Amino acid sequence: MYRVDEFRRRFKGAALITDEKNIYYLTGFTGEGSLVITPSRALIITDFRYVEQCQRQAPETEMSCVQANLTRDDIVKKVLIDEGISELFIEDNVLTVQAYNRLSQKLEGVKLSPIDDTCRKMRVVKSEEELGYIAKALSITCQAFENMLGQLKPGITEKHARAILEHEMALCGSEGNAFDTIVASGANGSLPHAVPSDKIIQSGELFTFDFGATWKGYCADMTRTVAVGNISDDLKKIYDAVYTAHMSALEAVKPGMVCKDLDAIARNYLEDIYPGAFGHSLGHGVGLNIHESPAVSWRSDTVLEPGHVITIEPGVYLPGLGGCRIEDTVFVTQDGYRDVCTVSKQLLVV
Ligand SMILES: [Mn+2]
Repeated sequence: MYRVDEFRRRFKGAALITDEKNIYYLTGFTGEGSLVITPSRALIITDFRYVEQCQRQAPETEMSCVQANLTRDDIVKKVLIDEGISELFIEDNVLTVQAYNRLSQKLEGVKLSPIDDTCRKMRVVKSEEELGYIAKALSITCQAFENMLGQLKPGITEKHARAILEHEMALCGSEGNAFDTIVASGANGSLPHAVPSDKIIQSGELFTFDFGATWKGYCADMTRTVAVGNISDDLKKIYDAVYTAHMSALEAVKPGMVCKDLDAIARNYLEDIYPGAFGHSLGHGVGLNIHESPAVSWRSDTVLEPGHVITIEPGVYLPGLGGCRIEDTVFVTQDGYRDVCTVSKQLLVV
C-alpha cells in the first residue's frame, strides 16, 4: 500500500498529513505519527515505539524519529527549509488548535493553509484490494452473527448478547470492532444508537444488532433485527415495512444513481406508513472509517460510481413500542451492486 505518488499527481503543494487513516491509506503505516509530503520527499515522523513497525509497514517511505530535543515540528521545519517551501497545507479538520498554534510558532514565515479533499476523493473509490478487505470484514461479521444466533435466548441481558457477538467476531478473526456494537431489545429498539444495557431479553420482543468487524483496517457494517419468540402483529408490520424499504432501495443501487434519490425511495415508502419514524440517513460510505463519503442522505447530490461502498439501512423507531433496522454494506459495481452481506433478511425467530 503506497499511494504517495498518486497523491502528488492530484495535489501539488507540500502537505502535513495527521489523520491516522490517511497516513495508513497513503503509506501503510498504522502507528502514531505524521506524514510530510513535498514534491521530492515523503517522510513519516514517529517516535521510538513505532520505528520497527514503520520500517515493516511502510518500507517505501522515509522515516524520521523524534528525540528529546527534536520535536515533530522541528523535523517539519527542517524539511521545509531544505526545500525552500513557504506554504504548508494542513488537515484543518484534524489538527487541534493547540497543535496548530505550536506549529505556526515554529514555522514563522511559512503560510499554513487548509488542505483540500484530495485524500477523501482518493478514498471514496475503492480498489479491488480494498474491496477484498471489506468483503473479508463482512464475511467475519456475517459468520459471527450466525454463530451467535443459537446462543440467544430469553433471560440473558443485552450486554450478555453483545459479549457473545463480539466474542464470535474475535474468534472469526476480526482485528477489532468497527464501532461500538449496538444491541437494543424491546422498547430500547426505538433508540437508533442504543447502548447495550442490563435489560433482560424477553419473548415477544424485536431485538436489533448493529455491528461490524474490521480487516486490514477496513470496516464492515451490518444490522439485523430478530424476533424473540412470538411477536405481535404490530411488530411484524414494522419489520415488513422496513424490509420492503430496504429491498427497494437496495435494488436501485447502480452507477449514476443520485444518493438523495436513493434515500427518497426508502423514505417515501416508510413515511406513508410511519410518518416521522425514519429520521436518519438511508446510509453512508464505509471504508477505513465506519462513516465516510459518500453520504447517502436526503441532502446528498453525490452520484454513485463503481467502487463506492455504501450502507443501506432504513429503520422505523416508535417510542414505547420499539424499532427495527435492516442494514447491508454493498459495493457499487459497473452495472449495479454487489450485496456482500450473506445473512438472511427474512424475519428470524430465536
Ligand atoms: Mn451503518
